[in-house]
Amino acid sequence: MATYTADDDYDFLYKVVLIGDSGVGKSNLLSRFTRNEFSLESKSTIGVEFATRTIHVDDKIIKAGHRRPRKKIQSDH
Ligand SMILES: Nc1nc2c(ncn2[C@@H]2O[C@H](COP(=O)(O)OP(=O)(O)OP(=O)(O)O)[C@@H](O)[C@H]2O)c(=O)[nH]1
Ligand SMILES: [Mg+2]
Repeated sequence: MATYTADDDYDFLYKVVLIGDSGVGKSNLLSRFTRNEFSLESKSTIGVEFATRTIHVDDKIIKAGHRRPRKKIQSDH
């Protein structure tokens, strides 16, 4: 099986939104899942964080997470 997976090469795409009170561990849950990292001194997130991870289950490629939007909404001026 190929170890490299192109960004858009997947069988299933799950967009996951993680919400909850401040300081409950959302950012660390995300970093543990996507990078296997945990930080005791993580800063409070302002706004929204995006991350993705692609996993293989049986012969299927499953992408989970949410990619940062490519375009920002254009302002009129
Ligand atoms: N002991 C322990 N500490 C954790 C765990 N998960 C997160 N923390 C700690 O809790 C604090 C807050 O974690 P964050 O992941 O930044 O929490 P958050 O939900 O993203 O917070 P906001 O961004 O403010 O909404 C950090 O100091 C983490 O190190 C855990 O499973 N065990
Ligand atoms: Mg956070």
